[in-house]
Amino acid sequence: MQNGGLEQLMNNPMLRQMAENFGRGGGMPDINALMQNPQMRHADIGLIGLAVMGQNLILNMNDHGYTVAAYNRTTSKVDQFLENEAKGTKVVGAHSVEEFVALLKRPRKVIILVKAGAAVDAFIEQLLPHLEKGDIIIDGGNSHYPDSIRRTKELEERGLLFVGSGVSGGEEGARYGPSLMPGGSPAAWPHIKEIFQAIAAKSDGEPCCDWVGEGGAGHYVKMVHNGIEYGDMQLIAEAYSILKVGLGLDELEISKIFAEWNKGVLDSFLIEITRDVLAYKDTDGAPIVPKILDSAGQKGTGKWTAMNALDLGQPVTLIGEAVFARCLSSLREERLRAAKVLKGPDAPQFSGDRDQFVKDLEQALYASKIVSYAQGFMLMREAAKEYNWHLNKGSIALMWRGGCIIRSVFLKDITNAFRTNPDLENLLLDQFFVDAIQTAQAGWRRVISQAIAWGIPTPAFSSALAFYDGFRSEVVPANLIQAQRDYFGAHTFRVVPGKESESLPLGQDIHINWTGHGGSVSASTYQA
Ligand code: NBP
Repeated sequence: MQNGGLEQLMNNPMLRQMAENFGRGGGMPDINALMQNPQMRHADIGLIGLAVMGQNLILNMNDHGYTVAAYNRTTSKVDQFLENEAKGTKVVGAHSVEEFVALLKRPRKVIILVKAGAAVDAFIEQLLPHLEKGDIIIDGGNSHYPDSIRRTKELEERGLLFVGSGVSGGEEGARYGPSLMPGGSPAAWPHIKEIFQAIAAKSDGEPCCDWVGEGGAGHYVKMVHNGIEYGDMQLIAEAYSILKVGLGLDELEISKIFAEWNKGVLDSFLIEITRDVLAYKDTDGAPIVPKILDSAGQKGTGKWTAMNALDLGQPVTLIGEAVFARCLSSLREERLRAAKVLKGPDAPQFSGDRDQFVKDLEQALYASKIVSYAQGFMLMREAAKEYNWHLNKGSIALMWRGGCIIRSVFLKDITNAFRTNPDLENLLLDQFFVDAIQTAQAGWRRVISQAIAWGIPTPAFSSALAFYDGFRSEVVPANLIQAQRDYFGAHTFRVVPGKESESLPLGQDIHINWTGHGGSVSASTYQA
């Protein structure tokens, strides 16, 4: 125990009282002896990582009546935090991992909220010598789910419990109610449920936090959430582009359209902030958005989702297109050169019913969004099979209803769909969404046709519609692809039931000598 830590501990009136009760008469007590006293272990939970997320989550827990112990690699930040943001709260600080752990009630619950990656493993290593069987380590950072699978296994092998929890909502969410998506060791959930559900956002009185599943399920669901966030943002950006380039509206006019949309089926956090962002003016009075460089950044969670979709063979096309659209935006120099050479159609002229077109666009955005969420849930369904997780899909939609970036009224309909039918195979087959897409699709098609005619790129809108048309097709042209594959690579094909013949037997891998001069040996079959 360092002196600084002792002095800081003694600033806590309760601890000072306890120290005096220790009966050492006047002077400072022996802090190491003091730490052996079970009454010293009075913090309900500890948190490591005093950057923006950690500080705000601590204050949120404090507001809900929990005593939180705080620690940070750079220990001066502990003092700064206690002297400023946490002044007057029950938060206690520590200047070493040992001192930090000694402050915690058993079983100890430690949230690590630091930069994802090596820093998380470094803190787990530092904590291990001081923890006991049944103690719980919770990683609340944006960790990649394979790391959470590994950490759950490694810690369970040592008798500890691990939780990898998605935390969404940024600074504001952490402070006043995030969406929390915990997964990992199921035995940890009863110990953290009360505190997690207390601090989480609420939607219709229900906490936006429930147990997600085993191993890396929490961080997996957070990853898919982030992928869906990429998709939602791309769809909104495409709608903005159609309104601006196609209809020739300015940012303030478009902001008003988003304000209207926010009162209907699209009512959501992202539509709401788009309304406000578009209306925001620079000091010269002009809207600020056209002055922002059109190269979108990314931190990788959208890419992880798209890569995982490819790994699991799931057609999560909209998120993929959203990631690629950001990549294309970043090739700005190359785009500027291409723009000088490559021609499109003449500048758009709109002569139709503007109000009807705006209504069509709203429906196009809604229908594309339904497809995107259906794809996200298809991916989670497949991951649950792959990793043997028991995912509660209704709870996942509930967890996203409040506190997080993709929160929306629409998620209530998804929760209802999965609560009514927990075995629902695909969101698109729920009657509510069947009807919603049926209502939307004429306008959806008109908008995409018009955008193509105008030369306005709509990769997310278009891929959503292409997926919808593919998914509802009894027959897709993959028969021709199979024939080509067998022609050039002897990859074999199967016959359509009912169309078998003597030369095309049912249920067998068939190879045809298409040219008459190839062999009859087939290649080993590769299943995508
Ligand atoms: P940062 O991601 O900026 O991380 C800062 C914290 O990490 C500080 O406590 C810092 O300690 C610590 N740290 C670093 Br950096 N490298 C370390 C190392 N090698 N060893 C030990 N500690 C190290 O903080 P944040 O923005 O609050 O985010 C925390 C986590 O939550 C991240 O995983 C983030 O992706 C995730 N998240 C963030 C948001 C958001 O809106 N910001 C939203 C949702 C999730 P130091 O003070 O000593 O440098």
